[in-house]
Amino acid sequence: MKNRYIVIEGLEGSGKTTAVKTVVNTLLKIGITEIDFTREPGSTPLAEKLRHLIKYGITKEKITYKAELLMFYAARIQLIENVIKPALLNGRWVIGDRHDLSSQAYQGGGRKISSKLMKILHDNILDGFKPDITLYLDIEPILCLQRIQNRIKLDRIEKESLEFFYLTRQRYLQLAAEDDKIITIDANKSLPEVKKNINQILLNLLMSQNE
Ligand code: Z5A
Repeated sequence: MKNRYIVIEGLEGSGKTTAVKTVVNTLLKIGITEIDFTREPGSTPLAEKLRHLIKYGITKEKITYKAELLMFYAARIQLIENVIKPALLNGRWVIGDRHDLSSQAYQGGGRKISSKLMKILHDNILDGFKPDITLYLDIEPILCLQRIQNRIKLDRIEKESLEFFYLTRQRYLQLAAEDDKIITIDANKSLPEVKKNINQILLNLLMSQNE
């Protein structure tokens, strides 16, 4: 079976970490063992440094929305060129915790950055590179905030308002409806149900696309 780049997307607390494990178990069951993992922002030395800056900022300087967006793209292109493309060329499967859809939803939707700028960056930086499959875990923002409320330290984005997460979710749903490579999974359901759905959906997809 041809190796693929599979991305898990969704709001914070939607269960992406758990979904990554479910995807791995599904792949292992069908004999796929050559698997790499990525997270965005992150997964290269430079991208991890940017991750820290994005999440926690720096004292006494406000990070503008556009600067934040550019940091996400700087981290992403480092990851694509230095990690994801080489892994795919070597026949490995790559499972990503977030990718470009996060920028479209959080910065394009939540931060309301213009679709013109979003498109310029997307087209010119990614140059057509995209995941083979995206599993989008859709969840009510109020529920994901409940799931993460016990965390001791919230980062800059986690501290955003409920409205920000509604706008982000709205953009996720809109983009998922326009792209048949994005599969929406109801993440409001119980953990066993979500796992079962991911497993079934992924198996069906891989079998139907088997070359
Ligand atoms: N961001 C952006 O703005 N633009 C971009 O381009 C990119 C990212 C790439 C990265 O934060 C932040 O950057 C993120 C988006 C933004 N900020 N926000 N908000 P991160 O990497 O630190 O965190 P994250 O990726 O958003 O998510 P996470 O903390 O790793 O959460 P999760 O993986 O989605 O959830 P989880 O850890 O699997 O589950 C959370 C809890 O809920 C846990 O206790 C689970 O046991 C529980 N859970 C999970 N599923 C269920 C179900 N179905 N029922 C009940 N309980 C459940």
